Amino acid sequence: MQALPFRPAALLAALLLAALPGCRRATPAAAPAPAEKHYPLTGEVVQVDATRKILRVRHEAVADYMPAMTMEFSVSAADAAAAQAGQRIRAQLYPDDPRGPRLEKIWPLDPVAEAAVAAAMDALRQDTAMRGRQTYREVGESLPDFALYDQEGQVVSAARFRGKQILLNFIYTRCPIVTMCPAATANMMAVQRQALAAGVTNLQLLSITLDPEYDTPAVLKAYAQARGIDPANFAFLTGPEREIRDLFAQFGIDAEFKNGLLSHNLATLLVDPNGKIIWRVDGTQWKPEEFVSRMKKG
Ligand SMILES: [Cu+2]
Repeated sequence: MQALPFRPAALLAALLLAALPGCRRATPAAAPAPAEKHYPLTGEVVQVDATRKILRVRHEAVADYMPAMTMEFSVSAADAAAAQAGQRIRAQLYPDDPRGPRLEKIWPLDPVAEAAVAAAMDALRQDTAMRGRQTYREVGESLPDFALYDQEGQVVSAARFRGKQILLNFIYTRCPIVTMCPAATANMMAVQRQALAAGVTNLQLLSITLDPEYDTPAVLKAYAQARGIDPANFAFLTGPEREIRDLFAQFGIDAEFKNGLLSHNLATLLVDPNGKIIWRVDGTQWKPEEFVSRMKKG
């Protein structure tokens, strides 16, 4: 992960929040591990053993390490649960694990999907550069175009949601501060329920990760499932870090890793069916009704 620009205000905000009484103390989410040898690997999943958390993968040659072959790798519970035979993947191979070779950071490997994401990323990069000092999108402006992967590994573009009302926020799955991301996700779930009860028929909820390095589609899927989230209209999105960072700029998000802890602010936005941002609240101190009351019903 590249170093993010140092943002004292955001760090201070996170530290203050972490120090609030009643909050769990922030603990390092990603203490820098001693460098373990790893190699990029691509291949096809041929068999999944979710119970043993083992994937059998027919992989291509791993440069400087081994020729193409079919072999077993241990993976996380999230990766084992999400994996499907026949799926092409890219991953990091850690060969020196005493429990046997291990795969991490598993992403779908699909040239068509990657081209779509790359094209959207380039367009967003250009747009971000062109906006210059006006990068930040105010209420009244339109949603930027983007294409990211959802928790199923499918490419989702913003344009797909034209005609829908979108509630969008940013979270990351390892967030240890209960008043931040976990509270934000609980609030999003409450909106999902209340909007349905209020007769809102065309709502799409989107949570974009602040931590694409760790939050792969499978990690996001496990996060959603652990919370019993109904995926019918609530997607979790991830993708290349460069694209996510441009979205930070466009949505006024400050996020930076410092000593393994991600300090960040939070924003929640409501987008109307024409793609216009119509309401925004910073932080997690908002009531679901605040957004549901602004949605078109029926
Ligand atoms: Cu957080």
